[in-house]
Amino acid sequence: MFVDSVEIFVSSGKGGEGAVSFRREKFVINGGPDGGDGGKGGSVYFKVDRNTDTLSHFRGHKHFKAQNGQPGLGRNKYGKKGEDLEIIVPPGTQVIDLENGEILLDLLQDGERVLFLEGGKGGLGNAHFKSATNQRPTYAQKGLPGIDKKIRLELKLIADVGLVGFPNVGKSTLVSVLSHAKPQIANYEFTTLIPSLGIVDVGEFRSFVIADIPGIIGGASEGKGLGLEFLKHIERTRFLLFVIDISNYREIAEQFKTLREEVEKFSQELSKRPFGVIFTKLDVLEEGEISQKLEDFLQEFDFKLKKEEEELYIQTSKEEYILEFDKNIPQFVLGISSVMGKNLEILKKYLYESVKRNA
Ligand SMILES: Nc1nc2c(ncn2[C@@H]2O[C@H](COP(=O)(O)OP(=O)(O)OP(=O)(O)O)[C@@H](O)[C@H]2O)c(=O)[nH]1
Ligand SMILES: [Mg+2]
Repeated sequence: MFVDSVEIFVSSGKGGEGAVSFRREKFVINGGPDGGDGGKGGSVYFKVDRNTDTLSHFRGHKHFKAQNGQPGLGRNKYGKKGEDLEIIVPPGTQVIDLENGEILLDLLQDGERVLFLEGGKGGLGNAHFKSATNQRPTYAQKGLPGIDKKIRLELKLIADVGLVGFPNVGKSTLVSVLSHAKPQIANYEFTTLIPSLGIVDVGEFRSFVIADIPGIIGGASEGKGLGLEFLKHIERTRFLLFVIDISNYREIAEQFKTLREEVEKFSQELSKRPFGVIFTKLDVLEEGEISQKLEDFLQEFDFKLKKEEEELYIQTSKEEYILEFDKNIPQFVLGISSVMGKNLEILKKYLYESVKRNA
């Protein structure tokens, strides 16, 4: 389990001040007080929306403030109420007080809307303070201040996509270009020793979580390399992405076959998870070479996929309106280059769709 968190500063609006005003009419000298009340400051609400699944839209934005109430006006006119602020978060978000670490809200239920900070009350205008002894009060109340709070939003993450590949094939590099994560990258095997997560944004409120794990080699199930222990970190992912390096000294077919076998030895259940395949480091090949490699791969494993674009093959649903996909063959096979930024948007799109489809 990994945690995504952001620290923000939230304030409800200040109440508007009451007005000091006196009636002014023709032929009326020294009219009575008619100062209206100030408007209430806007409140801050949290709203849970499952159409958002990321906190990333809070990044680069620190202060969230509801509107202040407007001051009261003459002729007993109220000041306008400050607009409320609604902060939209995904289900599973906790609101934590930064000062003492207390969990203030635990937002689970889709559609839930919770008052977090009440706006300041508006001040009373001088019209309220007329009395027998004071016919012309020059006093009005100030609005009450809003409430400020420093909080942390925390969202517990479970990986949606797990990367499975030999060492040094470009898994961490891919995570570094798809997400904000900064995993270690180097040109030797077993650079990554512990799994880590990256959040991949797909539009403002949409994202999925990708898990970078250490490389797997043949015999990993018997403890070769780093073994298979760490596969438990991707046991609950919805989708596996097999990462095949076309420039590796190991043959493409051998990489894929070995990886499938090792995953199966680790867990029958995990090996039945829907999956996709990418060929990395496409930039090292001459134009045209990649198509041949992709075709050979599909043929070797008898994967019947539809050629959608030059380096993209996809599984089409068996029936047009029933979105049923065969879990024994890849949902897509795609050539990419992290270094050149090639086909990364396509990859994001297909990963996102596959994750949603298998939710
Ligand atoms: N030419 C080229 N090289 C790449 C590309 N992606 C990664 N590399 C290089 O491949 C090497 C290994 O990259 P990593 O991302 O560390 O590979 P990894 O799969 O995470 O490796 P381990 O953590 O050891 O399992 C590095 O030297 C990268 O610069 C690519 O798209 N093109
Ligand atoms: Mg790595």
